[in-house]
Amino acid sequence: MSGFRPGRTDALVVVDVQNDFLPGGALAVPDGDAAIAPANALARRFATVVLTQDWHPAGHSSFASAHPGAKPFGMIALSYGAQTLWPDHCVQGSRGAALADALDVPAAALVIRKGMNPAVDSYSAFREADRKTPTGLAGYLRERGIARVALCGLATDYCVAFSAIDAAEAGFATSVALDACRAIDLGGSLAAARERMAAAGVAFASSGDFA
Ligand code: VGL
Ligand code: ZN
Repeated sequence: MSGFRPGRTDALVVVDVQNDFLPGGALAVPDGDAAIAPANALARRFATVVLTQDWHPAGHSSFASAHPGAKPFGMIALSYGAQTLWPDHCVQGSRGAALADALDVPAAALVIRKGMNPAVDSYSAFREADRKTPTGLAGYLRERGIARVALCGLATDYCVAFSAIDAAEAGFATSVALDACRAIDLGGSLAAARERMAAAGVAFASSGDFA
């Protein structure tokens, strides 16, 4: 486990702490609300905090409902490769897409919204699933002189993992605070995501390690 003492060149990215990913939500992450208190505490320690929101147009191509006969949690081939299909979730402007009421990060500098292209998903806060289209987050962080990035939020095995891997690939020293995350864990996706993160050089930490 390795975190770091947050300083001026460090940023925290709090991923997709939105109603639809909490128990009772459209794409509930088991125990997802348990990530919120550690995320709030972690955010207090960072001078630069970025929040992300999954922010899909209605009828988004990652929704099973957009593909006749398809079921949630199945797979489909889209132009950029295999795509997991999800229940409708985080539709722009909906209550489900809103940040969780319990998320308490008043000093957040930036909210990045992603997954807005109707034809392309974006688990990552840095680039869309076509692996080409940037969100601008790497440029924002670089321009602010950020060298190290910590991440937390939902879900460990999808949006947190893809964001962490892209942060590392963008050249940031990257750590994930695992106790401030929860996973969907679909068909071994958590173990697979942890392996891909480790292979990308992402460090695993606990929120208490950033002090
Ligand atoms: C997410 C599945 C679909 C996430 C977003 O935030 O991890 N997972 N859209
Ligand atoms: Zn989504």
